[in-house]
Amino acid sequence: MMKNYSLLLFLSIISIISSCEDGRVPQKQKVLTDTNPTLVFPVFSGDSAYSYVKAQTDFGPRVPNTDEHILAGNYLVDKLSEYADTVYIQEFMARAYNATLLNGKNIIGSFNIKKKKRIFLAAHWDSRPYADQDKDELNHHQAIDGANDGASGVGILIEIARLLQEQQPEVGIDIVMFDLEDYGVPEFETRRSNSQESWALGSQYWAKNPHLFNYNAQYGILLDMVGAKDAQFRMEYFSMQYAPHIVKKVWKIASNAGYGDYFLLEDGSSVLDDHYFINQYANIPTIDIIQHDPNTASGFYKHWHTKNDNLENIDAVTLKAVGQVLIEVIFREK
Ligand code: AHN
Ligand code: ZN
Repeated sequence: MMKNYSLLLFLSIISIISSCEDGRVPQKQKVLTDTNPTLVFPVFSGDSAYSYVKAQTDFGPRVPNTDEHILAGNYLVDKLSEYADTVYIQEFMARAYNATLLNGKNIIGSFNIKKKKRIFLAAHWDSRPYADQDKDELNHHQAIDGANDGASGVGILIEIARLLQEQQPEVGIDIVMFDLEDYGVPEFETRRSNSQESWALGSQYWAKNPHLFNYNAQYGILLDMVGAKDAQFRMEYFSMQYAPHIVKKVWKIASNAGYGDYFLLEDGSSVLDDHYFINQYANIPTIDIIQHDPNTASGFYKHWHTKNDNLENIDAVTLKAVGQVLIEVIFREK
């Protein structure tokens, strides 16, 4: 079977080269420049990921210190326990910008824990207590569903965990679900300076207190707002500062896999997201795959921090694109 395949491939390379007048392989035949064309990857299901996004939003907004938050957290622990080899639950308290003490819970699912070479994949699972970017001011004090802002990335991570239970890459994988990302200073709080540290409290905690003493990974990939229809991911500024080689690797794999319409080879603005603190405090090169939209005032996803960040605006096709790219990235690692 293997030999037949190689022979077939060899013959097709010969026929393509000979069909090209100047002897060069034409641009479109990218597969032939692949060093390992026999690699087969698990198939990521966008519909399955979508069902995990829905399961989260069905709880309602996952705002810290609420019952919905506790129930959603329990659901995520259950899902990771179903698929991962080991699950770590990191409970901690952190003080919000307004002095509220928040109960945080980072949830980590690990595969192949004996492997020294590791990659982590992350997203945040809490949702924002304020729709402070909503055009209706009456909504500013209401919580958001965070279908895209939070749940989309986590949905992709659960689908990856499901696939890893069946087949694992050569590297060890850690799936990290951060809590308390989105409790940052609201726009309407004009009395307070927009303190950068009010965001990403869960990843700040994890970066300073990893779930394992001496935890390290070769690199990390953060997902944030990865589920909107026709989303475009640009090369985010801090990712390019701290881990340009990882950004380039991921974007190249995406383009070769046919997802170049989602992963644009263009520079994006800087986003103060979980990856920033991980790069700063944990020294693990970490990138952020996040939707930039130059046509909106925020520069983000158009329903960012509004009541319209709900399941209706999630597209399984985008989830598939991002999830399949991540699968290829981790299964290509040696
Ligand atoms: C700030 O705009 C300060 N941080 C963006 C990080 C974020 C919020 N991602 C999702 N929600
Ligand atoms: Zn947010």
